[in-house]
Amino acid sequence: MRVLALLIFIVSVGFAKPHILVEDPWVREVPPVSTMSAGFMKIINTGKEDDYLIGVESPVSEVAEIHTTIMEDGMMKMRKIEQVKIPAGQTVEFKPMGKHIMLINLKKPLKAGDKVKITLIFKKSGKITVTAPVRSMKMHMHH
Ligand SMILES: [Cu+2]
Repeated sequence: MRVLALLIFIVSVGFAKPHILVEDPWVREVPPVSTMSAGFMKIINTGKEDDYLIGVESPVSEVAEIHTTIMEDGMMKMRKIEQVKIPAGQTVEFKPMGKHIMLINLKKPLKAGDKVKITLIFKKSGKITVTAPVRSMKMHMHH
């Protein structure tokens, strides 16, 4: 009986394993006067069910929101969105000029090389916390 209980436990833990992977998270370096920055990453759903990003948290800012970028009257504008669908077997990329994690009211300036913890909250997979390095937006080409 004890063996059976153990087996059931292992099987249920196996099913609860998240199928969401987060790759290459990073946060944009901002000038010291800026109170906002943005985080980017790739979210990969390796499972067979769709999942949804429904919230974000970070200790570096008072507020964290999911944003998307839209064109309106020829202007780039950001909009807060409540959730982002991460379809089964697909990758959703958060990148500059696209979807991003908005960090609002930074508690201190973010400099290149700093590390920022971002917690992504998924409807089915729960919370996933990643450590995102702060990077400069300027591209440096080395040859
Ligand atoms: Cu934004």
